[in-house]
Amino acid sequence: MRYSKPIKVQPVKTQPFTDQKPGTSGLRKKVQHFKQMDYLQNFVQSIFNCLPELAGSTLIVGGDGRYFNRESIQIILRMAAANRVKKVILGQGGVLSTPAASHLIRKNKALGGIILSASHNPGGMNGDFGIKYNISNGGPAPEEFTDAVFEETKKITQYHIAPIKGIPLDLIGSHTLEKMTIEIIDSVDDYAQLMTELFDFDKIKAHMADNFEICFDAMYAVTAPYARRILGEMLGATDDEIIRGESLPNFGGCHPDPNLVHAKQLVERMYDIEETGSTPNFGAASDGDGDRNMIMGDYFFVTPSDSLAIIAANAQLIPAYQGGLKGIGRSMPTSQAADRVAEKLGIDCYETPTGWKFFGNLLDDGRITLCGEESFGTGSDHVREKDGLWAVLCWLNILAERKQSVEDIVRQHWAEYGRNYYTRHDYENIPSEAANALFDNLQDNLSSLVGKEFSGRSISTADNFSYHDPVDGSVSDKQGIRLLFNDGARIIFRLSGTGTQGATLRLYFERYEADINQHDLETQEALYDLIETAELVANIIGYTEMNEPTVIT
Ligand code: VG1
Ligand code: CO
Repeated sequence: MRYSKPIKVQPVKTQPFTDQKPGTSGLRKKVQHFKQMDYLQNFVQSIFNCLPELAGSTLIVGGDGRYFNRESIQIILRMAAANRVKKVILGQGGVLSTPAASHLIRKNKALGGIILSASHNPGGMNGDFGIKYNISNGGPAPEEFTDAVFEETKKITQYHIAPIKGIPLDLIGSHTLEKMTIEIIDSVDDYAQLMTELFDFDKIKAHMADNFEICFDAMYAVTAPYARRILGEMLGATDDEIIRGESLPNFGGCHPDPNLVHAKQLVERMYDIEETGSTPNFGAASDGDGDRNMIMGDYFFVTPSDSLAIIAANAQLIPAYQGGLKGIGRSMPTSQAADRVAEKLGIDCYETPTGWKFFGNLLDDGRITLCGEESFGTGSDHVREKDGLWAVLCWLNILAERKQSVEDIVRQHWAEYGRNYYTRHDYENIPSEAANALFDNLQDNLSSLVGKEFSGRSISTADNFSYHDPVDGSVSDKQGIRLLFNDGARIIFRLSGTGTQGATLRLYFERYEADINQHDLETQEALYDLIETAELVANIIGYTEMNEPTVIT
C-alpha cells in the first residue's frame, strides 16, 4: 500500500530544550512535558543525528502501550522516513515489550531500536512517558552515545519529518511511507518462539497441570498479551491465573511497578488475605514495559537479589544454560548473594553501576551469561535487556524440575550459601536541593568515616563507586556512595535516575548471615542497626524532612 508520492521534505525549524539529558534508562518526563511542541521531535532527531549509518538502515520501533505511545509512533515513523531509514519493523498497535524489542533488534540485525516507555512509572494523561535508543546488540545505548545525543539536543536547529498523517498501526503487513517500508508484525510471536528455545515447555506445562496453581499479575501493562499467550495458551494457565491481564494506556490508574506495595492484588492472593483457604503455589508480576519481575511463593516473597543467585545456582536445570554459565553480573547495590554462587561455580562475578546498559559489553564479550539488579530485574545473554517473563519461566522451569515449593528452594539456598539480608528504602519526590545537600554532606564526610565503629562493626571503605568497564576501558564515576563494613555488610546511597518529579533517594542495606538458626528474622529487624547507622551518618530525617521512606522493598 502507498500513502503518497515521495515529496521533497523541507526541514522544520526548531529551538533546543535544555532538559533532554537521558537518565538511567532513556529520557523520562511527564506526558504533558513530552507533548510540548517539538519536544519529542527534537529528541528523536538528535538520536538520528548521532547515527551516521541511519540512511538505508532497519530500525525496530515499539513501546509499552502507555498513553501517548501511538501519537509518538506516528511522529517517529514520519521522521524515520524523512531521515531516509529504509525499513521500520513495528509491533502491532505500536506495542513491544522491552525484551521483545531487544530480541527483534538482534534477530533482524537492525541498526537499533526506539523503545517508548517509562517502564515502572505511572502512565495516563498525567503520568510519565519515556523514550530510549537501543543499539545493534539489542541493549540500551551506552553512556558515550546518550551523552552525544544530549549534546545534539542542546544545539539542534531543525528536524526532518514527512508530511503524512495516519499510518494504520494495527494492520499487520508491509506498508510504504515515502521510500521507507514499515513492516507491522505480531508483538508476541518472535518473543514467544525465543522462549520455547530456552526452556522446557513440555515439562513446565506438565507441572502446571499437576495441581500447581500460579498467579501472574500483568499490572494492566505490556506483558498482558505476552503472558496470555505464553503462560496461558502455551503452558495452560487459566484465565483466573492471570490477573490484571489486559493492557490499558493508563495501567488502570495503577503504578506498574512489581513490588510488594504496588502489586497489592498479587500479594493479597499469595498471602490469602481473603482467607479462601488456598493460595497459588507460584506468584509473579511484571512492570509497565515487561522487563522487571517479582517472584513469590505461597506466603513467601523472593528478594530479587536472591532470585538472581538462585537462578544461577539452578541454571543447569534450564535447557538454555545446561552447558554452564560464563559468569554473572550484578549491579553494585544488588546483594552479594550471587557472588557466593559464582565463587562456588568457579566463575567470575562482575559488579556494574545501576542500569542495564552496563551489562551489554560483558554479555557481548562472553564474560557473563546471567545478570541482575536488586530492582526486580534479571536477564541473560538471550537478549540485552532485563526480561520479566523470562525470569518467570526460569522459576517455572526450576520448580518443574525440583518439584519443591518456592520457599523450600529459597531456604535450601540459604542453608547452603548463607543468607544475604537485604532491603531498599526509597524517599520519593524530595526537593532536589535537599537531596543534593544530603549527598554533598555525606561525600564531604566520607574520609572521616573510615575506621569508625557503629553497632559493633566498623567502616572499612567509604567511597563513591567508580566503574571501569573491563571490555572498552570506559570509566563511569559517581555511581553511588558506598559504606562497606568489616563484616561484609553494606549501606549504599544513590539518587534515582528514572524519576520525573523532584529527587528520589535510594538507600540499600545488606548484611550476610551464615548461621541457619538466624535465617528467620524479619528483614527490617535483621537490618535495623544498619538502618540506624545510615541515619546517624547521613541525617536522612533532617534533610528529607520525612520520618520514614515512601517505599520499602
Ligand atoms: C531504576 C532501578 C535500576 C533500573 C532502572 C530502569 O533506576 O534502580 O536498577 O535499571 O530503574 O528500570 P534508578 O536510577 O531510578 O534507581 V526500568 O524497568 O524502569 O527501565
Ligand atoms: Co521496566
